[in-house]
Amino acid sequence: MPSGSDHDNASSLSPVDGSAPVDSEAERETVACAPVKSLAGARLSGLSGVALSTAAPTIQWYPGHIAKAERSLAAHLEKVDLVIEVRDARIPLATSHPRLQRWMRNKQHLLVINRRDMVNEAARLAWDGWFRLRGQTPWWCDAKVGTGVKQLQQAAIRAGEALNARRAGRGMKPRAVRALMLGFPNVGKSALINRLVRQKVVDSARRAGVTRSLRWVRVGQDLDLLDAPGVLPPRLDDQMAALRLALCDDIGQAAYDVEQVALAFVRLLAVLEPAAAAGVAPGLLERRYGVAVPVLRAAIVDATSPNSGELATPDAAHWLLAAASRHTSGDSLRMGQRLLDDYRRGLLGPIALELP
Ligand SMILES: Nc1nc2c(ncn2[C@@H]2O[C@H](COP(=O)(O)OP(=O)(O)OP(=O)(O)O)[C@@H](O)[C@H]2O)c(=O)[nH]1
Ligand SMILES: [Mg+2]
Repeated sequence: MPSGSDHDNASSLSPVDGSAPVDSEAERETVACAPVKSLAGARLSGLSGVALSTAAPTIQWYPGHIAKAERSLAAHLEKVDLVIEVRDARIPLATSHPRLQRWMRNKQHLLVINRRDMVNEAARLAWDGWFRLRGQTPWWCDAKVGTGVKQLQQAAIRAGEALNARRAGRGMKPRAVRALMLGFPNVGKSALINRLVRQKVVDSARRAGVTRSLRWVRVGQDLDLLDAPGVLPPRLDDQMAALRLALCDDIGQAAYDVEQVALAFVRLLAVLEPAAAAGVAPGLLERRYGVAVPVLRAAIVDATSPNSGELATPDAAHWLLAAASRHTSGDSLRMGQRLLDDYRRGLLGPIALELP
């Protein structure tokens, strides 16, 4: 496996940028944080801009193993030719890491949007056009069944051919391309590696933080892959993005109040429903759980603004209680957990939480 003897780029991957309250012992499960922006008034990118919530869960997650992994990534990054960045198709923006450019330096880059089965074709096409307009080619994969994986492998090998052409020009022997799988926790990095190797060589499971250390895996003669723990910013300043990460199980459950996140999800579904590409079937929650979502109506009286009228918002708290009394003996925490699990398992259908 790679020895680090012949690399051209020494990249820096410092885990702390000065502003982040990182735990120096890197041991605690979550990191206390400065006050963050409220969800109130947060807008769903590109959608109707409806206010989502006034009950703002504060979501922060930066476990010790990620801080440690980022430090050892710094050393490994020097041995890597290609960064395969993996994002979650349900939230391609929230799973974009702000430090990626800094880590990549002159390395080649492949953008994988994984979990393509978890959004509908309209959402996939909308995002595909959005990325291509910005000069990026997304590789759409479903690591669960292997869709798109062969094409990804070929793209990585093509990157290796370019690398070896440069090496030959310098009188060096050809070698396998070295690629790092980089992305947020639980986006499917390890599952992709298992698919590429066609056997289970690394652990992959349905929760954030499964991969704890870096590990090289050889794929045929042409490609060496480095599986890495999921990374994420030390501080989640954008709480709307943090909510989406929580909904997709891309951050650990210790980081948030499950009931609050479930309530925010009920409200978010109502915001998404009018956008067909999001994939929220009309009356979804009522049809699945047998409980309609009540609507709260409030008059807006503002003589100076054209926005006077009526504000209708879903009464998420009422819905959760009613659904709990029907399905979980009145236990709203368990009901909230069930709702989130059902979404994460795809039982609510393919639902995109972000649209361009
Ligand atoms: N439906 C679906 N499930 C997927 C897909 N890719 C991965 N999964 C599942 O998602 C879960 C998480 O996958 P992992 O490969 O462990 O994710 P990871 O990015 O390595 O996660 P960390 O190691 O925690 O950073 C597993 O249960 C996978 O089977 C996909 O494309 N579609
Ligand atoms: Mg993993």
